[in-house]
Amino acid sequence: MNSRRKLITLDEFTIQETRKFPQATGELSAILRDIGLACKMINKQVLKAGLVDILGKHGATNVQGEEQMKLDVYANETLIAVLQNSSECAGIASEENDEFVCFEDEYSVHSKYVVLFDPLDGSSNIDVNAPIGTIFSIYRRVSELGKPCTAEDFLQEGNKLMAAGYVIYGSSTMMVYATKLSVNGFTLEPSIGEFCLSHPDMKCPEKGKIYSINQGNTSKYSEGMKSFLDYCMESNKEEGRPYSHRYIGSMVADMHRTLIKGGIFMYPADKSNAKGKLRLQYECNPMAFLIEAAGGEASDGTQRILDVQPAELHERCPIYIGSKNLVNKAVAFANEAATVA
Ligand code: AHM
Ligand code: MG
Repeated sequence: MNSRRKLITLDEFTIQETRKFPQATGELSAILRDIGLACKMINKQVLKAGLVDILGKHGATNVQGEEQMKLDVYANETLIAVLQNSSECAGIASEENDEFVCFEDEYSVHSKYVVLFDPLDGSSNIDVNAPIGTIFSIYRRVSELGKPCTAEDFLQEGNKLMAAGYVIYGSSTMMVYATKLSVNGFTLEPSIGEFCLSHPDMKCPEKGKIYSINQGNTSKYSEGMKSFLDYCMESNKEEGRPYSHRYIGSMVADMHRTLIKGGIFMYPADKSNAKGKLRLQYECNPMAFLIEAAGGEASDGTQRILDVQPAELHERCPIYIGSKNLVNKAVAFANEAATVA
């Protein structure tokens, strides 16, 4: 008897999930399949990044006299082209584009969904062969079907998300995506070119012992943030402190570890950046949706990230995200210091 678990591809999985909802049309599964396809194309280019000295640097001119596309530009254009071709998506907004893009062909205008993405997050890590990723969010549009999508479709609170996730281009390539029901991880099997279910029903450990932040910015942090970092570094045998510090500087990689091992990832506001660095719609909301679906928490320091009403497409948002114990502690430290001050 073969005791091995049956191999389930991303496509098979999303179709099985769709069957749980008799009214579902399969459009959401189709979009996830399209994002998977685009990310496999991006992955292929990412894998060649170390060969730039041999094949020609991105942004430079190759031997045929053609300009080599930069990886983040390639990732952006690939996602847009695949989503536009499929007609399952009414429009996109990307961290790389100033404005959202409507797909106005006769099929796309009838689509219920819009997609937001950061095509290649952490791209400064490419040079050092550290993991990078694509982050995506899928919303049901609020504008009238049959007409082009509007800005309101892209300015919805994170609590309206239908699905969100990321693809990590790491020691293996994985897609992790969440719906309100669950979070599931799929590892790319290179020999068949399919994402296969490898991490079903992922949960973020309730208690974590790893804190992740750019600690080099400490002098610019609030007093509350500084006290929280002191707390993480203090010894306490019962609580297993000092906690370990891990920071890759690539949100997808830091979040992937936080999801699996627990802990907290933070990009707080500081003296020079009143809203931190990371983008609400492209980075914070999708990760907050995913971590909450996995049992964790995500706050901007004063409220749940998913309840922040976006005012503009590229706005930034401070973030404290991960295991419940550490997110609550970090927020408590931040608020306590604010009350004292
Ligand atoms: P990017 O969108 O320009 O790639 O920047 C986002 C990245 C995140 O992946 C990461 O968490 C953060 O920037 C790191 O910033 P810093 O170098 O300031 O610590
Ligand atoms: Mg980014």
